[in-house]
Amino acid sequence: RPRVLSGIQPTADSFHFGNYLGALRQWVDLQRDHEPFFFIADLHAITVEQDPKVLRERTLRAAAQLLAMGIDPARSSIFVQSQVPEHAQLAWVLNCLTGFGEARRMTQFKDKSAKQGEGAASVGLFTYPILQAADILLYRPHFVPVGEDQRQHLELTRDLAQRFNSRYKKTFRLPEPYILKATAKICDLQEPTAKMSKSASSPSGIIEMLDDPKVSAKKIRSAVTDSGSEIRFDAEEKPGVSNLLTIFSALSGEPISALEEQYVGKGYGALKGDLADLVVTFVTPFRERTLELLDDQAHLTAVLQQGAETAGAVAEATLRDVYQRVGFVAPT
Ligand code: AQP
Repeated sequence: RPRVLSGIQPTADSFHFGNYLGALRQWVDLQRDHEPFFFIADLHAITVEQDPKVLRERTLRAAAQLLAMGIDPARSSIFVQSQVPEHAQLAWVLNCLTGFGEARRMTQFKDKSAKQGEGAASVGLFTYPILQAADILLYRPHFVPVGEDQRQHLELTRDLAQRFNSRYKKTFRLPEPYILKATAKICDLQEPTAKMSKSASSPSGIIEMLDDPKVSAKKIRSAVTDSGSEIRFDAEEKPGVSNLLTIFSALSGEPISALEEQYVGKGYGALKGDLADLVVTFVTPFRERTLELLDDQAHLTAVLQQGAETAGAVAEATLRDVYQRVGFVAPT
């Protein structure tokens, strides 16, 4: 079975629809015929300041949400990144293979550091993509399911893998991004040309999976739409309607063309009303299940520990090869 690896940061109380439709839904589907490793990226989270108590809570909330959406610990290794120390250890080796200019070209760092102001961004935020390369390469996965915003980081990962392989010895597999075009970029409901994002979106532009379903329905009903009244997918001319159609199609499984037909002669209000109902039907049981899982923290920590053991065995073997090839003396 091909191996897949992906991670998500525990930096919000709830995942949002961009995370879910862009990446997490694929995680669930890929479990069927792949060997998956999924982790909660707490090391990445501290690249910006975090309250320790909140970080701990959000890490467990992330685990509960992953289980509630259908990640099955019997099929997938689900773990917390900081519990597998090889991630940070391999990151150091890869840091030493990365050019400063190469790291500086990463657009996510440029965007995020610009927001924080000159000089305020941490060195950790700068080397974030290199830690991400380590996360991936340790497991030698075939595919990495992510949203479009991660494509550049995946390219860096492949470059570093290739550089290590040619400088030392073939050690890493070159992973392929697994990006589903239709949902690769879910957009902000209020600003439908920008991606839905926990740090950039306004509260009314983002649908959180654990929001009160009534609030989510209201956000859909007040989403920005475009001039005209025709319901048609056209990302250039009609980004607002196109984003709603994308979300509708992803949740209902109906192709966008079928939705376009269904709404001929109907107004934006009808589309938004139906989508709001669909969202409520989807998030209500998800929310209940997550809250139930959060009530049993012993179960959650046990699942995470089991995942860390399975992942740790793979990571340890890869790091041993790396250290040996780099020229470190092995302990006896
Ligand atoms: N709007 C989106 N559309 C499609 N995919 C998305 N992802 C995030 N936003 C969208 C994908 O979600 C996964 C988890 O990414 P993360 O842990 O890095 O989350 P994030 O990037 O911190 O989420 P945000 O909201 O995008 O955070 P900020 O605002 O801090 O940048 C990834 O696979 C990502 O592609």
